[in-house]
Amino acid sequence: MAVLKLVVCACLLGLLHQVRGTPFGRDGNNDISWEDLTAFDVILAENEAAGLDLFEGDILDSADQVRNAIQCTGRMWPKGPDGLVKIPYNITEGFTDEDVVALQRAFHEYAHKTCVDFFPVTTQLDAFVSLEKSDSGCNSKFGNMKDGGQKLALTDSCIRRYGSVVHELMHAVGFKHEQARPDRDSYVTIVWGNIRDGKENNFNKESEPVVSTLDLPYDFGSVMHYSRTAFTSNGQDTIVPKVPNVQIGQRDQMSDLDALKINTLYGCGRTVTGVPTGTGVDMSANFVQASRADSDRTISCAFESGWCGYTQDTADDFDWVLNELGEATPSGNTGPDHDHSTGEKAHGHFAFIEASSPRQNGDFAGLLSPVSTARGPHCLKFYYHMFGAETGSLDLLYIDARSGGKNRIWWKIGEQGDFWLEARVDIDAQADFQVMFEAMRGHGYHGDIGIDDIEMVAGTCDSIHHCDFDADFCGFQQLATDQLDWVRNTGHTPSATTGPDRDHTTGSSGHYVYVEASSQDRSDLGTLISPEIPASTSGYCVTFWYHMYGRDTGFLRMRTVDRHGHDQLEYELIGEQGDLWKRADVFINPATDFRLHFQDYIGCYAYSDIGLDDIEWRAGRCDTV
Ligand SMILES: *[C@@H]1O[C@H](CO)[C@@H](O)[C@H](O)[C@H]1NC(C)=O
Ligand SMILES: [Ca+2]
Ligand SMILES: [Ca+2]
Ligand SMILES: [Zn+2]
Repeated sequence: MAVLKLVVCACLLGLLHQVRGTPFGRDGNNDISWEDLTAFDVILAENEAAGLDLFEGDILDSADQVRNAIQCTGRMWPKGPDGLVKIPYNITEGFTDEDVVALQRAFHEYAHKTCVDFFPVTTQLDAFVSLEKSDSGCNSKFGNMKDGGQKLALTDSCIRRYGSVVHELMHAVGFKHEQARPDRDSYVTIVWGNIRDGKENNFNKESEPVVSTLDLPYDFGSVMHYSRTAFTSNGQDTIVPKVPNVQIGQRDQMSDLDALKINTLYGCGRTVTGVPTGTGVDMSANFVQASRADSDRTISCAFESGWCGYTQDTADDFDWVLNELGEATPSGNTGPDHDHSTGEKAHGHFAFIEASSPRQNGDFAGLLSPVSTARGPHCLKFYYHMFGAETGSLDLLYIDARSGGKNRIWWKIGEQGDFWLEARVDIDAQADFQVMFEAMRGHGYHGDIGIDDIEMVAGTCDSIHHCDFDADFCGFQQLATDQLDWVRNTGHTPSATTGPDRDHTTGSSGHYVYVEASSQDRSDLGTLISPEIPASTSGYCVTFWYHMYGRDTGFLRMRTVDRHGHDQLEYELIGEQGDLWKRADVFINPATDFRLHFQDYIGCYAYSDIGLDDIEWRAGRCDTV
């Protein structure tokens, strides 16, 4: 007969709907029965019957939005204190009792084989899976969309082909289809000539540099694998395994490798490979990283956890204070309104003088550092904020610890503008010493003065290379051969709910760099290259501030690359890190002259702007004193 072996889109569908509930019989050469249909066969048939044209057949995002990552860390679900990955669900109306049993069985399978804990919602949450009984299609969103109840639709047939339920849930957990892996061409042949016109994009594969395979073997038996005839135009196979006689696709359950994939992605019982130690996914978005400069015995202090051993001078008129979290200094039109370290109001602390009554013109407040035993050339850096029409002055005094003799080594008088400014002062100590920040109140209450991020490092100030991007790229260049460019920006990025909203250096009108994630067409990498840096026998400390906020945030990587192409990954951070600037200190020790490559790999969606600012490098370890 003229009927093709199997035309999934048409005849399979007809059969599926005609003979629901009973295995359908043989049809000439057609030896595929209901029993043989894989999870994906049923899903695709249902979606095509419903006239749905979804990304890769069943994902409720446009191709543009999903991007090419199997796992978008920004779309991961949070772990509970018990170490289990918590995915709340709601079974909405329309499911029969029998359906609910099938759903429960799927949840049970996840609980049994993986660390994913599906549990029923009891209150309205920011993120949960809303299970909907559908008569038009089986589909799911990809990962945690954080958009209230995210739809996961299932028809009668998909529920009956139990693997389809497991499949759609696994999209929600954060996985795409197995044959989209970057290495799939080593395992399967895509027969492009058998794919229906216009459906070829369903066979795109992921591209590097995604940690997409999780270092696990290719899994022909994955419940996430397309079937042999997916999107066929003529009944012939569209996917042919390179291994003879292997079954592809799955009907009944998640495979062992599927379970391992989930546990690996979420770091349950196995660590994600390819991520250097100590730089893994930080899922605690609200975590404020206390600057590593904070320590009780040094001059360096970011005021994130108190005074770091700084004390009030006893011979002065009033005291320095720490800001209340989330508050500007109490008076308007004066003082900093946010922390310098984090760039945010709601995170971080700085020290300031409050100029309001009862303070008088000419009152002094001194803040005394711990005693430093450092010797030789050092650079003392700090940020100060002097905003207000009646601002007095800020002096930095060097005090000989033994004699008490004082030297004024730096000072500023009067208003400097509503932003944080950096000061650098060379100190060449021959004996123990302290420094004192001495602020004088001006002739009115518009005179709050703030200080933050005090840091003292070995070497002269000139030996520290710094780029704040405020005036230009300071010799940093774009890699020409990748898809995206870093741009300088001031204020917030164009997209809401992602990216920095201000420069890190000044907290105000300066510039930072970032890669705009919106409207990129599957292109994914932007590399910013430093000027060449000579090799140093003592290595280098590289410090930079990053801002990784947005639910789909991808990777930030720093590599060292030399002229011979020797390329070393030095630092990697994955996923959302909170709506604040954070600091990274990375010690590197390349043997030859090198350049730093900062790479932004965009996440799976537009909400993934990554900002970078205040890149600094200096010879030596990342110690502060
Ligand atoms: C869960 O579904 C029920 C039934 O459709 C609905 O009434 C309820 O509001 C849903 N709960 C949430 C948190 O959305
Ligand atoms: Ca601070
Ligand atoms: Ca800047
Ligand atoms: Zn799917």
